[in-house]
Amino acid sequence: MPTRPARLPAVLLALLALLAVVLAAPPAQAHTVLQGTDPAAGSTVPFVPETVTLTFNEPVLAVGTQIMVHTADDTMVNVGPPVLVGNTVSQAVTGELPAGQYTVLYRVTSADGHPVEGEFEFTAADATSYGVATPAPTTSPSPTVSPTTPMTPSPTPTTPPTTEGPTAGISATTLVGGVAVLVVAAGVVAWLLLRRRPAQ
Ligand SMILES: [Cu+2]
Repeated sequence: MPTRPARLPAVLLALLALLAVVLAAPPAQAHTVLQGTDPAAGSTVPFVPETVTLTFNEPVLAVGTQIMVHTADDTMVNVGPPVLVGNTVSQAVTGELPAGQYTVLYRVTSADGHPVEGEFEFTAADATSYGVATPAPTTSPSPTVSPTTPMTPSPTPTTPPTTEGPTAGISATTLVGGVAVLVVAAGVVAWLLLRRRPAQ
């Protein structure tokens, strides 16, 4: 009789132990974990650095890895593919980078093939820019003007058809005038013929 109540806790303990192993084992070897960023999440930097770097606990797979950097007004400033070196993934930025908050959205592929994604923000105290060339305006307009000028001759042949409308109206009046001239001419001929008869 006292053996039965003793058996149940033993079974329960075995089940709990098994459950603990099942629950504890997968998180121990789970997906890649983000360990740090540069600029650091929530930090304020003097200006946006040329690259944003994410450091993970292990190297990630290049396939499916994507990092997007957005300005406060949601302009995407990341350029080129992410660069994977060791446990880090770096993303270059370009263009006008105003002062303000930046949002970095990342999606990497764990060594186990599972995607890991997240986002963090940082703030730039001052504006900066990368890859923006300003002394080009004087040289660039001249090459752009020449391709547009040869294109203008083609639209000009299309302009004559528009004058066809008014010409059609003019030709109608000239036709009426021509008919009138013909009627007058016929009248003159008839008068001349009639005038000739008595003369014969
Ligand atoms: Cu995983």
